[in-house]
Amino acid sequence: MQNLTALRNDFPILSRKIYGKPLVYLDSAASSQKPKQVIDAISKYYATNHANIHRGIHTLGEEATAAYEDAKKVTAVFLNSRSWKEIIFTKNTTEAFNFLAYSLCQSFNKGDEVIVSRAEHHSNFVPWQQCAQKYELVFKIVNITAYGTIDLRHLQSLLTKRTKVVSITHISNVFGTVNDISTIAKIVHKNKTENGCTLLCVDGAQSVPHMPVDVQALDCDFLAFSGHKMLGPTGIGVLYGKKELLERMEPLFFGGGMVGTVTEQKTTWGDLPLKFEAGTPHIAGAVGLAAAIKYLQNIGMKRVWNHDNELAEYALKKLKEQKDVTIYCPEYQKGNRCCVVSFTIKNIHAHDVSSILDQEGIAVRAGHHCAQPLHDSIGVPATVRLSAYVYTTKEEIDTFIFALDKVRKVFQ
Ligand code: C6P
Repeated sequence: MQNLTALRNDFPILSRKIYGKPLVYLDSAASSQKPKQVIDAISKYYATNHANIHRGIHTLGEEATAAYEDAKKVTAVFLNSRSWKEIIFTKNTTEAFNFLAYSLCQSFNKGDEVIVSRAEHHSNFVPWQQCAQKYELVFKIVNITAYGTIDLRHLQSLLTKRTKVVSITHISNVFGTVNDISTIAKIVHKNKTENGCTLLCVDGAQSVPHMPVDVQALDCDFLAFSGHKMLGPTGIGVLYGKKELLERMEPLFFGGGMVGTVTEQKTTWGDLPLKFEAGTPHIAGAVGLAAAIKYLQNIGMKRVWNHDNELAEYALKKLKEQKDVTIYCPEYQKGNRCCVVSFTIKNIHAHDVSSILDQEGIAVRAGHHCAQPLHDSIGVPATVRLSAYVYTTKEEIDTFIFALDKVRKVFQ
């Protein structure tokens, strides 16, 4: 990526030292770092515009409302959604999937089916599994291929006229591999049920921050992601849904802000998207998310994705040269991999690798990365994962590779 040095200067935390060594942050899939443009936008909002939204008829209330609604418009344009009314702000991806699972499954009949994949993060697995148990639905799991993507033939074979929902990830948070969502949408939507067709929900937590995502081109029915993985603050996430589907859905949370009228006998709901946002929302979070999106748009999502691909290729090449390293899912389609690479080193536990790397100033994640069914299927309880983002350099990957020798020395 051009001007990487200038871009890195936008991220105050990158000049930090850990144990006296320059920070090498390779844990962006867990949460990204924040540029000063995002930090400043949040602080300016609190210093000059804060009040509650959609309530007070005063200048600050109107300014805060405008900032919140503007954040929805910015998000809608970023996703190429048809309307900002299709954008619901949530706490994170996990909250979005809990909402979706409960809201959809409660309207299904006993024996209806829900499909997820074996590569899901727990936040797109457990809510469906739990709702399936609660509402007596059939919970099916689609296999993944050696390339770390959904097995389309298996998916096809699992679909029946009772399949109400397929919910899958766009990019795996363990392998960095990319599912072809528009092809999956065609397969899923071709499947007819008694009252329409099967719905497709997409976990965009690892894709929206890294690649251009166009919800109309993908033709997914719902898509969820988190602000904190894309340079934005924690506590703000997004659920996109097609307007006609959201209109038919009932709210799960009740209270202020989401109502039309309330009488002693009955309550009506407000318009989209407010009917799904009960209580005072994370206004500063929305402001921060909009600033993060503008920052990414300024770079250009195609450039963000190219940078990711280049780093993935580089990291995989370097790791493949290490004889005692097993990479999980080393094969991929060139130009189509996020820089998320999981591996183990022979005879050294993943947690030990991570804690020795930390002493070298290098942050990676170790464990099952909230994807236990996937780790069960590859036969290891824990892996080490390096994950990069817009500010990551090839030199940092070199530093990480070099530090692996130090890890080995400690355990020899
Ligand atoms: N994955 C990781 O280290 P939340 O926590 O709700 O913001 O995001 C959940 C989530 C959902 N789907 C995918 C594909 C994800 O990667 C994540 C978050 C982090 O891999 C933290 S567990």
